[in-house]
Amino acid sequence: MTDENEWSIQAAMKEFVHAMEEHGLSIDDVFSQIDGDENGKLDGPELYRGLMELTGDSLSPGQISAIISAFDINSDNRIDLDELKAAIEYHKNFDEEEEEEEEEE
Ligand SMILES: [Ca+2]
Ligand SMILES: [Ca+2]
Repeated sequence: MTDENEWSIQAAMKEFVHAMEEHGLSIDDVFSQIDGDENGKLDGPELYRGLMELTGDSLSPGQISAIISAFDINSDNRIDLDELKAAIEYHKNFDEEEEEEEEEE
């Protein structure tokens, strides 16, 4: 279960990216899989279902809207492919920097 107090968008994204890599899916694959009505945008219910299927975590509506507002660049309250890519690239880079530091020591 997800502890709301411990939960962070960063941790959720980390899990999302990890699950994506584990399944061997590209961002485009995951996006079309989550975008149930194929309108090119992910709304709250789609994101909720997608995250649950991919990571097994059932997030609260508050957590879902926190994720959407964090990544929603054009403020339409939906996540499009570019916004998802930007979010995932940001978190991937964050991870790589951490790993590099560990290797140096
Ligand atoms: Ca959609
Ligand atoms: Ca948007």
